[in-house]
Amino acid sequence: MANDSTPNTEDLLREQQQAFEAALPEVEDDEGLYALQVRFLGKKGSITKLRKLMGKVPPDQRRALGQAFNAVKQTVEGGIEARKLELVELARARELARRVDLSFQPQRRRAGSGHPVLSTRRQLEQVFRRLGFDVLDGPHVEVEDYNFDRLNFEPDHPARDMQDTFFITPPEGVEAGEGDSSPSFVLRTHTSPVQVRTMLSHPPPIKIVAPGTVFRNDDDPTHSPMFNQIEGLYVDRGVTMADLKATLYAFVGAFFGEGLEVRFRPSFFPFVEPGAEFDMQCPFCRDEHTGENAGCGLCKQTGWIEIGGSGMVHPAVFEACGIDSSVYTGWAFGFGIERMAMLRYAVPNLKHFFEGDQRVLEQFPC
Ligand code: FA5
Repeated sequence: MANDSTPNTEDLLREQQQAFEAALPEVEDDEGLYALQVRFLGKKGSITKLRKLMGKVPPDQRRALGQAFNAVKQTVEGGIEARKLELVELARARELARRVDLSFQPQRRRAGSGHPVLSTRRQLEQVFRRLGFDVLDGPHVEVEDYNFDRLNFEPDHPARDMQDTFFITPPEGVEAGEGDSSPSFVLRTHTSPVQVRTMLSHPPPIKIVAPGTVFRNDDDPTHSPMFNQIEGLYVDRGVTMADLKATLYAFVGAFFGEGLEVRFRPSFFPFVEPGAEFDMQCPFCRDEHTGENAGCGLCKQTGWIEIGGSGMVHPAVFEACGIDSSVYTGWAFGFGIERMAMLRYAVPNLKHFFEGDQRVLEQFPC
């Protein structure tokens, strides 16, 4: 029985070794190697099972059989280690053989950009901040009182006409103007009501700019029903028109470039006295050396570009806002932001800003 079992066990061992050697090259990763180790040398592995037959072998043959087991075990373990190193080498060789196409052009990502009007607004804010102004905001839906009455507009001023102004039906639960049956809310027609709000809530000195969107029943190539303005207000003791001119001169220099002339043209706004349109020298046709203007399409051959209105705050406005006009004086201005964006980016038509055509907007990476 001993003679029968000894060669059988060795044969079986040899079979297992051959099976291992056949399976080893097929293994492609660490997991596979671990599974192979378990299959042959694990607790229930085929070689481990054969080892348990040792007890049935005559004592004089056990030593030889034990050596045979150890040899097979070392073969299996050594094979697994060697294959492990081989796999690392194969992975490295694969990585090195990977070709990178350096001529490959990835698709350009379309990054968005700031809208030229918004970016003009931000730049304006920045310039006025540097000149010592605070930046304030105001609501788009405004009480008629702040938009017109306290700014000294007569009750029958044409701006109050439905043809010029968008009136808003008051929301439920909100009272219309006291003793007034007409609607008392409007989409603000200018940023000047922020003057009223500021003077009602802050004692002088006041030095603010208020950029924002305004609405008018206007629609032609140079007028849009929705546009943006920037309001300026400076109130203190002894403020004069000279401060206004100096400030606007500094502003034009900082925003459009040094050396441009500014001028006032008398004009009427109910909330300022005296009132003036504010013009700047056209930067497009100005000769750098002589400072003279040749005239161009943008300035309509005049050499001047109108930016907006300005003037000394009317005493009636001060009184309506609780400020003593015998103590304080002040000035205000209101400019169209689109007008300035048109100048800054040399855009001939205001409508280009609002049509949302990417081909146009992409030309002004802001
Ligand atoms: C006003 O709105 C006054 N509130 C400005 C002001 C403030 C004067 C403080 C005095 C003191 P005006 O209506 O002129 O003024 O408008 C000012 C600027 O807004 C214009 O010069 C123009 O640049 C711009 N603007 C006016 N209407 C439109 C419109 N429909 N579309 C685009 N821009 C406009």
